[in-house]
Amino acid sequence: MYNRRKFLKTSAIATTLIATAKRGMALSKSNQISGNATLPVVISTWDFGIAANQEAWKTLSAGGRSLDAVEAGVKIPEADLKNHSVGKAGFPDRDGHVTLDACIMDEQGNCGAVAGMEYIAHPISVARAVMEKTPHVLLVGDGATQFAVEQGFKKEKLLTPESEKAWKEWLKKGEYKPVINIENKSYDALPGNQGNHDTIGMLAIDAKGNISGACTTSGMAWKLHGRVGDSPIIGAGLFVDNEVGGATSTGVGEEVIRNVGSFLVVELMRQGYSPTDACKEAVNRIIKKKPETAKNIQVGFLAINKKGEYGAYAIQKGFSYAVCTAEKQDLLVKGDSHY
Ligand code: SD4
Repeated sequence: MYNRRKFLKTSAIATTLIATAKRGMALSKSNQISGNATLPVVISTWDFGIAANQEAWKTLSAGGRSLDAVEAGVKIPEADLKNHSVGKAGFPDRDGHVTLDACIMDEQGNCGAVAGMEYIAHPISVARAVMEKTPHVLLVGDGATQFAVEQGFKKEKLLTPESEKAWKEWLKKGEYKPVINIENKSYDALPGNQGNHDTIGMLAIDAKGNISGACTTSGMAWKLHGRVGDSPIIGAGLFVDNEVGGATSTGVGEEVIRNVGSFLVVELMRQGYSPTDACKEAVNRIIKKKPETAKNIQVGFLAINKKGEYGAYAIQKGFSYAVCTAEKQDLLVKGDSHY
């Protein structure tokens, strides 16, 4: 009996030591801090994140809730008709339908999402309504549109003449090929106007230290009708854990879903990885599984931890993100990358 008890005690100590050693290993890798902000803070993907952050900042600087901030922030690119991959004026699928994906998550782990939703210009607000007014997390297609209309959202045509023109141009060849970093190319500069992916993912911590996130997109342009990417999938395109931090993604959603990317980033931060290192590890898993595919696609992760430290990492060069704090409202940072 004595021996058994002694054995159990010894093995418990050994397990603790191994766990501590593993944690120490993780911690020793996590020294790369890209940015460290005083609270409140808001960060978001790509250059258009600057204007979105500025809107979110109005709520945060007034002591408001991070959930309200992220919703208000991402509505800016959703409403921007020059932006062809978020909200109204998003490029359609190959059949000419503009179908929108979005999700939102708050500090209590509540979340809501819509996918493949047509005719409603602000999917992020419908996602919030799903979260707050239904027992569900995700509504898709016609059901999402129907719910939105019942909630008082206006039904409107989302395909603008410019997007329709680009789609008709694309139909001439009908070639489906993601364009790397399309988010940072102007519409006119696109080869055959083939802008076909772009997402805003936003993470905010309010003055009380509470974290929320939002992610919204029209997905890959010229996608198959019915295709849903990572952006409305909780854990893939966005994940928030108020004890740890939040993460969001941009790029080819299929690879993010396959690796449950944003959840992975948050879990790595829980183990002690810095935001940048957690994003890097998530990207490395994608590359390791499909090195050839990874050469020709973009996937980027953006993350923030509870302390307000933030960072990003992408497969390809050219991934930028915007940061807004009391010190600076329009900071644009170049994310690190594998290539
Ligand atoms: C998707 N992840 O639908 C989105 C597109 C995107 O930058 O992020 N583009 O797969």
